[in-house]
Amino acid sequence: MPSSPQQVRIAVTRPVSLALLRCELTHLARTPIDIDRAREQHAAYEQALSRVGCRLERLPEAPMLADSVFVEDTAIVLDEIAVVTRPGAPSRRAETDSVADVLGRYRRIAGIAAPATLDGGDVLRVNRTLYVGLSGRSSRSGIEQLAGHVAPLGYRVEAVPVHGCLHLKSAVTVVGPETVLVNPQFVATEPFRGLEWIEVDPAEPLGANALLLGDEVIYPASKPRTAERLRRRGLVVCEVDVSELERAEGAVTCCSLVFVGADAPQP
Ligand code: CIR
Repeated sequence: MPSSPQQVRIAVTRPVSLALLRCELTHLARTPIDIDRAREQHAAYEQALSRVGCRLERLPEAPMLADSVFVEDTAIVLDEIAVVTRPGAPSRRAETDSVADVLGRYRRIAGIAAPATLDGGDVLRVNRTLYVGLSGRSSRSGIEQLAGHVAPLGYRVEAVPVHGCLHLKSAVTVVGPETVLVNPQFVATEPFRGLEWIEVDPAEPLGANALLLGDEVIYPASKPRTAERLRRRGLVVCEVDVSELERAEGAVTCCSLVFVGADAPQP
């Protein structure tokens, strides 16, 4: 009898595009990006993912798509389904087809239809709740379409207004089973009552974006004060230098789509 393939943690990534110099910027002023350095930092980020046990699924480079390294925004991957988004920035909409092709080997695919928009950076899963940022990138109708796909699967969807930052996950991310890292200046904390929270250091307002993988928190080296706060709460922090990606308004969750899937998926 054939044995079923082993389940592993998979991280979909895509290399830094040369076009990153023309990335979208909303809250940051444009500063020169050193592409070679960005590529080295991205490689070190991928190594950190591998070290914590992820098998990498690297998409080919998309030289014309400036922000394509930020794969998180193109899909929401749950155990039961992958919802491919319709990114809020028109320049990013061509990123989704190639992501859908890869995810289709692991999950049933659903989509978001125009004119609605949704960015994966706005979707924060805590157990069976999806908190979704009502941001400059994700529209109320996008959130409603997402709810239409996932409510029948037992997920609750809650819209959360964000202000002063790009995405919900610029303002709040999960760093433990019941713990979030928050910047309360960017998001109402009300929806997260009931969870434990850690606030970013006031000197590091963009420090709320952390990537929890297993027992480790992958975290930007540019935010040492908040990293210290995480350590003081007993968390294991793996710092990665993503300074060039930060110039493009990215951080650590945005460069991967992490999910559990079969080690030998359908071709
Ligand atoms: C953008 O504005 O779309 C990109 N320059 C940055 C996207 C970062 N995405 C994320 O944090 N999920």
